[in-house]
Amino acid sequence: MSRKILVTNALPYANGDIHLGHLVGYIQGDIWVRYQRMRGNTVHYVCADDTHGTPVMLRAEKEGITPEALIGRVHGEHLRDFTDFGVAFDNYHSTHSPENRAYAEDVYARLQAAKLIDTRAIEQFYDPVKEMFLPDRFIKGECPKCGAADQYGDNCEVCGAAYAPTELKNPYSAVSGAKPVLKTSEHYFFRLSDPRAVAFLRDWTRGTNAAGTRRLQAEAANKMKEWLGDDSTSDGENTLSDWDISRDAPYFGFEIPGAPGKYFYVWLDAPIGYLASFRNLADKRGDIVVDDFVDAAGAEAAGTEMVHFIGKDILYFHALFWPAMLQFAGLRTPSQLCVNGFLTVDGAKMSKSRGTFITARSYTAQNLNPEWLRYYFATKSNGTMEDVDLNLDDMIAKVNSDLVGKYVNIASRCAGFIAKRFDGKLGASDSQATAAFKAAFESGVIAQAYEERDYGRALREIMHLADLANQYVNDHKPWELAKQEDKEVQLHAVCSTALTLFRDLTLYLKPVLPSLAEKVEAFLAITPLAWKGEWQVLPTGHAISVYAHLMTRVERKQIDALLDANRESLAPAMTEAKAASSQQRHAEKQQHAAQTAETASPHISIDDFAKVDLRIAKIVSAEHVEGADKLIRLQLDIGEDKPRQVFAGIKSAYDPGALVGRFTVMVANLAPRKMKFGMSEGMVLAASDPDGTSSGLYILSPDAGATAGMRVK
Ligand code: B3M
Ligand code: ZN
Repeated sequence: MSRKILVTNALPYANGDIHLGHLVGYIQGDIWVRYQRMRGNTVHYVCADDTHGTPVMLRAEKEGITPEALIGRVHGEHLRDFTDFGVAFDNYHSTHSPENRAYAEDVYARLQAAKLIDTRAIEQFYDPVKEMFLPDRFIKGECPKCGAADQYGDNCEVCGAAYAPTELKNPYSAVSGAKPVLKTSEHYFFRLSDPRAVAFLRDWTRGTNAAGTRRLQAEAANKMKEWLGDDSTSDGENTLSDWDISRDAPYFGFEIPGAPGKYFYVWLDAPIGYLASFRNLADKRGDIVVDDFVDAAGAEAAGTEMVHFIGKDILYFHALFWPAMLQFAGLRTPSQLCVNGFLTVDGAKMSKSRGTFITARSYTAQNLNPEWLRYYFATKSNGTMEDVDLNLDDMIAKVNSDLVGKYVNIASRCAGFIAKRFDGKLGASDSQATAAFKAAFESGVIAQAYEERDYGRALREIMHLADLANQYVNDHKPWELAKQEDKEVQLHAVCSTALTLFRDLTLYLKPVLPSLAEKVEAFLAITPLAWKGEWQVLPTGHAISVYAHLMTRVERKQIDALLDANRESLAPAMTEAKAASSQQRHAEKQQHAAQTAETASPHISIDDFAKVDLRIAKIVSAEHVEGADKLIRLQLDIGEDKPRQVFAGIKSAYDPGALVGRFTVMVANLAPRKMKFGMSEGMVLAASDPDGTSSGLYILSPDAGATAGMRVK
């Protein structure tokens, strides 16, 4: 019986680029969808941009455009990136759409009717300059626990403490730099503390769906237990808090019906966007019955499924708020959540300074094959919430040895003989040689691994078969048979058999490598491969097309170029929030004078420190700058082709002539800065008294032996 499945991926937020971290989950989702379709199941695969909320509003304002213009542009970029990586949604919609407004209003009205919406006044930080309430992420200050400066309103990145924004010391608005004030306003709440909600969620998170599959992976279900407690937990403990679903104007979003100036919180309408995208698809297509997938009774009667692929950072929203919203609005609940872990690169968090914060766009712009990444991610996916590590050397090795060395090699060694010696027509396959393949197909092990999203296991099985196929070719050596006149029959059989095995491997690889598989289908002159019915051989007499090159090897230098393209020096790497906070930090420094700057210096990680490229520099020239009373123009040799020009504010302490020939220390990766007198391409370090009481200024000198360009670390 064929399945009918609505599959979604998390909706990316509309203010940033798609990067390889995002792609882990999208590629996992796309592989699953392609697999299901090859099995003959009906799948509707939808996604959308998540567009509402304060970050989009402020970003648009900063760019001087409307939020609509911003989300329109980003929508195009996101869709382009997904398409480039073969992530083929049937519909890529937007949460800022009429369908989403209608669904959001409908869900809200039904929750109201179920007496699950409450209002109450809450006190929150308000930016009196910008005249808006501040989300936690837009409030910064000193950590109440460790005193670290510039920490966000929800948790401290230095000591890890979690707290309310009102607990921050010396709080400031990251938007305007102003000191926030507490202000009361009325908010709308979804009453998750209602015993009906808790009982439903305990049951839902632990249960299985109609097909008998767990709705949540074991690790996810365990997390839920921590949050929800179990039936033995006495009431009062582990009950959920009500969920604040409204935000005050100004806000980019949907106004709540009957509540002027109040908007749905972005996380209320974001998952509803799944349904909106699906509705929009159905309207375009005309042959989909929406209620079969969306309505609780309709879905049960039609036996449809709804499966969400998400990252582990948004599990809370998808395993608690979302199913509860659906349930109490009379809509169908998710059949399954497929939760993936985060991406690390070479064992570490993605980093802009190391160039491992790799955007999808930069990858394709460097002409790297997206299917290399799809393959590698698939080998590392096992259906759990574990993090996935992109080990770059391992990726190169796997792609080159598995795909080029093993898989493509089978066809490239046999196709030519069929074309030249047999008029492009195949002979009979050797049933003894194909027996292991037929048995593997019939056992269903590879199919089951795909179904369970254990793509790593599937690919290990597939590569085992590829080894057998190569062994077969090596044992029979068509290139030698070709030299012997009386071996025509054997040559024909060996090459035909190898191509049948190659066809079989292509079938299994197709969910992961759809465009490569398409090229193979053209080369083998076969209809699109489907994973159904009996195991198949390529029939005797079947004519194939000309073999065209299928896949090139990855070279390390291509990967290095990719890292270079993504490597940012410190200053341009600032994200919007950081940029906002650094502007404000400037203002704040003046307010709090030296005491904040010098006393509360937070810890940084070794990675943070490694971002600063310190070099030994030889001062090759030093001169006064016409019209500047503090600056000296230095030319610094740090072992590069030509010296760097740096303007240093040390005129009060040094005579230029005395500096020439000295060695000192410079920051070599500071973004170049255009000054009135020319470009400054770095910074020289100098010691000075913290409270500025003494006017002394002392540049650094290395011990004898240090030479220009040496790294200081
Ligand atoms: N947009 C993820 C995020 O911005 C969020 C996912 C929504 S899925 C409904 O972090
Ligand atoms: Zn702290």
